[in-house]
Amino acid sequence: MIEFDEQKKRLVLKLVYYGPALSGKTTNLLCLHDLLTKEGRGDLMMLDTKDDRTIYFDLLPFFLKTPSGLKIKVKVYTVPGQVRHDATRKAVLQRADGVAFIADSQATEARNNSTSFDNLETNLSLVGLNIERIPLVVQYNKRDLDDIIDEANIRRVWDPTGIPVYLTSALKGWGVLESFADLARQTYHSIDKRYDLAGRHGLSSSEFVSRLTTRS
Ligand SMILES: Nc1nc2c(ncn2[C@@H]2O[C@H](COP(=O)(O)OP(=O)(O)O)[C@@H](O)[C@H]2O)c(=O)[nH]1
Ligand SMILES: [Mg+2]
Repeated sequence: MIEFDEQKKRLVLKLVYYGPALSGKTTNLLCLHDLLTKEGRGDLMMLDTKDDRTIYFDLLPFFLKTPSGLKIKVKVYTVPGQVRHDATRKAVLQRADGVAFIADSQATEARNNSTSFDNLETNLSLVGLNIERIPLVVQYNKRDLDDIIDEANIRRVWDPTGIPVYLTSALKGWGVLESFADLARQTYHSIDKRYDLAGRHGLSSSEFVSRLTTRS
């Protein structure tokens, strides 16, 4: 749910990278941080990570201004994936405007992926959001490894849902930007429908996406 303060001309958008423990959510944010131009991009805050495992969350913020003077802040969060941190995951999901689900492509992780996706659906509904309506992309990460789930299997499962799927390696930087751009585009469309940002504030969807995803 978007935070929009028309008087202060301020709008905050929240995107959440969700998924099982160690699927590469933090690495995705690191990759975005490294690939994207500094202009408009804030610093990556990694809170309380221990042994590669996020206990709270990470946050990468972006700052934009529309031609009308509206300030837009895009906050990109990760959640901790471990089962026992469900309360934190729920808190981070509150008022999310879009979600990237980061699955681990390793064949051994299939069950963890599906448990985590079910957990996403449950937690979204607990915070009053609907998985059928929220802007969403799925990333099968770690495509650089051997013993990964076949692309054909992935397509068979996900194509009927209409949710866009990206095959990525956050470690190598493959596909991460494309997935982020898709999520940003979908999210922009959903808020533009409500607030007419293009008409009233002069920021088109393609301009929004290109300002967020300009490479350094
Ligand atoms: N081979 C490979 N390793 C990855 C990839 N993405 C993340 N990792 C590794 O997987 C481990 C967990 O990554 P992290 O981003 O901390 O996972 P998170 O728990 O989802 O935040 C780390 O050792 C990463 O270097 C990837 O695309 N390929
Ligand atoms: Mg993490």
